[in-house]
Amino acid sequence: AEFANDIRSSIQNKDFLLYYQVQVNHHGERVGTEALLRWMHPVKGMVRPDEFIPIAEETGLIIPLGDWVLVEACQVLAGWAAHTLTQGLTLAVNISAHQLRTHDFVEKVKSTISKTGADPSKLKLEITESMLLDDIDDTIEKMRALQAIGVTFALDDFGTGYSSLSYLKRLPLDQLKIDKTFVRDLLTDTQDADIASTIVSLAKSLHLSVIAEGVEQEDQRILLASYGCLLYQGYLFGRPVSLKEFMASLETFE
Ligand code: G
Ligand code: G
Ligand code: G
Ligand code: MN
Ligand code: NA
Repeated sequence: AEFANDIRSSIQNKDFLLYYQVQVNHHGERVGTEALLRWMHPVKGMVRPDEFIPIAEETGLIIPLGDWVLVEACQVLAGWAAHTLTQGLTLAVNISAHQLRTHDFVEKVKSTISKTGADPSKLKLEITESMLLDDIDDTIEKMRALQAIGVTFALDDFGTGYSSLSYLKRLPLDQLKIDKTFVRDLLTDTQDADIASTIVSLAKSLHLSVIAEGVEQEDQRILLASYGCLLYQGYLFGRPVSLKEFMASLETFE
């Protein structure tokens, strides 16, 4: 409960910030970023999302927090359109199940886009497989409404949940994200390698793009590329960093 109160006051005091992690294509060109939430706790210092997102979800604080993330991300995205180095980059935002379930989710995203002037076709919303079990028809309806204005959707942590292939076919998705747990031991665990390869084939069958997360080694990237996965995110290309560091990294990135 104390932690929940901390979250509440930190939302007001703006102690949250977004980090940005680059996403690249097989030419090594930057194609996008994922916004990752960080909490600068007044006493504990930097707290990672794994520690507070579950509490924010239990307490409903994920709604105001998620609202803040969306506004912040869209403001940044709007600003990026003016810079040569960031023009064209997509920005992926993680959406929690509770947010997606709110009745005004679509309206909120739309009004945030119009208020900030962000290009909706550059905004990607990451939803997780586990959310789909809830109310698939409601999810599809909301996704369609946002897709109609150009917003895209990625299915995060793919392979760790229980998506039925028929659901997957019905969802207006743009991208599957191969979960980092399959990428980690890709080079030594043939089962993980087979799963990664299967996800790439599945994405191809469904006409979806596919991105691997957690890519740390060049040999992982090469193996993924041999399967046909041509988009990557991971420490090999860049860690999640503050906006300032991210902008600075663009200047030096070849
Ligand atoms: O960046 P890091 O690896 O610590 O993120 C841990 C987890 O927190 C990831 O699963 C990610 O999806 C989740 N996460 C990061 N930022 C956000 C956010 O803004 N909203 C939600 N709901 N989850 C987030
Ligand atoms: O084929 P293309 O012109 O898209 O490739 C340009 C460069 O991108 C290549 O010289 C290579 O370094 C890299 N690349 C493209 N496709 C692959 C691939 O499938 N595997 C690997 N390892 N690198 C690739
Ligand atoms: O939303 P999602 O759970 O996919 O968030 C991505 C998470 O993966 C973030 O917590 C981020 O810090 C983490 N991450 C990003 N790149 C790497 C990587 O190369 N290796 C590992 N182990 N984690 C990574
Ligand atoms: Mn994610
Ligand atoms: Na993930």
